[in-house]
This record gives sequence, C-alpha cells and structure tokens, in this order.
Amino acid sequence: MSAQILSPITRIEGHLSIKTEIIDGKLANVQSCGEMYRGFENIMIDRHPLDAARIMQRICGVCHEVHGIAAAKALAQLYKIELPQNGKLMHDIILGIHIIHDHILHFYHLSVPDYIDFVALASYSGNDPALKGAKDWVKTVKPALYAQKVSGDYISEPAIALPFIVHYLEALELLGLAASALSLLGGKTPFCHTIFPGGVTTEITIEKLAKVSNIVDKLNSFVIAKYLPDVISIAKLYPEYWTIGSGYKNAICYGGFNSLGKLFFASGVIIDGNQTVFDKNKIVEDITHSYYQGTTQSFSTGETKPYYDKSGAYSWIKSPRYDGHPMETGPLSRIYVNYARYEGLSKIMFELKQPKEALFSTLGRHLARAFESIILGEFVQEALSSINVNEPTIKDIDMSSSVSDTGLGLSNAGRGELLHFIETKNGRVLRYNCIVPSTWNFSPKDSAGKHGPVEKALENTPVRFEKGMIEAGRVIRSYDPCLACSIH
Ligand code: NFE
Repeated sequence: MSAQILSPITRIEGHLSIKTEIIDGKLANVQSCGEMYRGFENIMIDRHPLDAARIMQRICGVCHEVHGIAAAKALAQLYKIELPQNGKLMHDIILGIHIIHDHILHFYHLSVPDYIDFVALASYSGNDPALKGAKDWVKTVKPALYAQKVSGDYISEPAIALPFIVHYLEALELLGLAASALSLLGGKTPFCHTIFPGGVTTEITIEKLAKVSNIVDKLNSFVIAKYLPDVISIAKLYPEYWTIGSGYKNAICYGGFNSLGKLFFASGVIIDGNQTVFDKNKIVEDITHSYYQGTTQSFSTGETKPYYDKSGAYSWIKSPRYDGHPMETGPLSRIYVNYARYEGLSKIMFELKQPKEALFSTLGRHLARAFESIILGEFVQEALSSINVNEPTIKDIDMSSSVSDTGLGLSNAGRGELLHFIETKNGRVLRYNCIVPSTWNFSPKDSAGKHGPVEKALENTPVRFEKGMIEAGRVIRSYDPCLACSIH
C-alpha cells in the first residue's frame, strides 16, 4: 500500500505526524515527524545564566516545573553551590507531585478514550450528578464528542465503560487539587517562579505543608483505589497490547529522588535485556535525519542550527543515542532499571500472567506509570514530613559573578529522563542544550539507519481498523508524547 500520513495525532501535546505504509496488514517503514521548530536553546545564548530556570520552563505548558528543576540543577553545578536539605526536598516534592498529576492526566484524559467508548454515557439513566451532568453537557454542548473518533474496538457496555467515565470526571477534580498544591509550593502553576538553583524561594509553614499533604493523600487514595485497578482492567480487556508496541527493549534511567538520603531511583541502562552502569559521556545527539546543520554532536559541544532544505531530513526532533543505541525513556525505563526492588509490581505481573519483559509494551508503559505514581506518592508524603520549617529552603547565589564554566542537570520528568547543559563565559550563556524525554522516544532514524524508539515500536503493529489510526494511536500515546518538549 502507498505511504500514508497519520496526522494530526490528537490527545498529545504539540505537533506529531507519522508517515507509514501498511504492508501485509502491518505498519511498516514508519517515520516519526516532529513538525515545528522552536529554538529555546538559542534563546538562552548571551543571557544571564539564571534566566534559564525561568525561560526554560516555557518550553512546555505541561511539564514546566521539570525544566525549571533540570535548569536549576545545571545552574547549581555551574555556580558550585550545595542546596540546603529543605531545598533538595522541595525540588523533589514539586517534581513528585507534578509527575503524579501528569500520570493521572495521561491515563484518564489522554488514553482512556482510546479504549472506552464515551457513547456509553448516552444510555445512562441513573442519578449520579456528575454522570448526569456530563451526559447533558456532551449532548447539548459538544455532541461532536460522541461522533468524532477514529474507528476501533472500543468498549461501550455501560457496566464496564461508566466506571471509567466516573473516574475520568473525578480525575479532573484531582488535577485541580494537584495544581493548587504545586501553586502553594511553586508560587503559581504553570511556570513555578519559586524554583531556583539553590532551592525554592517559597516561605514554608506548617499550615502550607499540611494543606499539600492533605492533597497528596487524596491523590494517593485515588491512584491506589482507582488508577492502578483501572489500568489492570484495561490490560485484561486488551491483552494483545502486551505484545503490541514493544520497541527495542532498551531503557535509560539517570537516577533521582535521592533527597531523603536513601535510594529511590538508581541510575542504569538496559541494552538488549542486559543491565549496565549509566555513563553520561555515552550520550550523543545524531542529527542526520533532522532539519539541522551537521550529523552527530556531543551534548556539551553541539549547536542547534536549523536547515530546512537538508537532504534526507524528515523531523525537527534530534536523535539522542546512548553508546549508539536508541533508548526508551519514561516511567517504564525508571521502573524497569529498578525492577528488582518492586515486589508489589512483580506480584501484579505474576497475577496478570506476564513476564517482566512484557513491560516493554503498550500496556506495560501504562502499568509502569500507575505503579510509579504509587511509589512517588509515598515518597512525597515522607519528604513533606522531613521538611524542617525552621531551616532555610534556599542557598543564595552571587548573581553578579562572571562565571565561565559548565553545568549539567540530569533530572527526571513525567515522560522520562531530562538533561539540561549550560556553558557560560564571563557570566553570559555561551551554549545551552536540552535532551528531553520525548526527544529520545520520538527521534527519527540515526546515521546507522536505526529507527527511533517509537518508530521501532510502531513497526509491525497489526492493523484492523481504518488506516491503523487507533492501533498506532494506542502505541504512540503509551509514551505520553510531548512534541513541544521534544523539539524545544
Ligand atoms: Ni512537554 Fe516533558 C516531560 C520534559 S517531554 S512534557 O515530562 O522534559 O518528554
């Protein structure tokens, strides 16, 4: 069959199109195309380094805090400062709440509509005010929501579908609460303005901590009682997705959430099933098929020079590679690298009759995300109770320092591992580089002709419905794509 373009890919952040063929009923020759140029790294050039913690948050309206914190880490190294314990805890707490928020949003609002038919609402005749309200709203204000979806094997039996829709609505309320917790700690959200290299400028009081802890309790209860069981239900309803969307089975984790002084995420790398030690110097950005001048560059010397007419290029996303390998990153990569420590997860996999390796799949990514939400929820509560309100939350920086040096921030984000690198000369930025989770996942081919991770995961996906849109959509959205971030 001739090439076709799946576009727009909806319910994601930013602009992604997928070029593919369907050969023998399967997707083939897949290309992941990031469709716009942004240039945030170039915006930083010649600015004051501290601008990074503000400006780089604007890369994304979804994961703003994570860029603020990764920038803060790079700047802390640049200025050679050690954060006070409260500062370290606050960065991890903000990051943790943000990631739980993102995971709930991703599952209920961006992914459940791939599996559950919201038309089930039309047959609802009960008295639940939320469902009645949703039914009336959809019918009178947004009837298109009933009609506009790609063809597929959705579940529409009310007994199965309605609980998902109830949780979808509950999750909307919780996202508002999570955002208010982030505002209490971050000054506002999106774009928390209290995040600084030395910690946070937030005034911390017992009352504030209690309010945040109360919200985190609600998030944790929802995640344990509804989110995880709902993911398991989807897994039982669509077991074929344990093998669809597997990808390379390579994973990268930078480690993180160490502010409590004990191991949370250890760093590590899985290549072809073998675990090895993570070495940041093995990360490069290949730009052979990206619209930029050049071929391959190190994260510490590379540049971002747009070149739209470049022969062979098909995406504005670069291709990060680790020791030459395309790597998947995300909750799955963090959980997989640390799997030996998660008895609870191996029990779930045992009950689902799936081997650990099956986590590399469309369903595995959802399960890893739900599981990560549970362990991060526990972490955040412990971190909140470890804050000493009588101690400082920030270490000051000499803003007039004309530093000439480099700083590297290796951090975590909802969609995977995040790197910010800064180089300065006489107190001004010479070079800024970000390697972002969705850049790893949605990268185009490299100079060796190896597909990016999502391209690889889509290859051979069986197609039963129109253009393969629903099958491709499920695989793509299991990565929780953010194209705004991946291009930055
Ligand atoms: Ni725009 Fe982001 C996260 C970062 S992208 S959402 O999480 O960094 O992958």
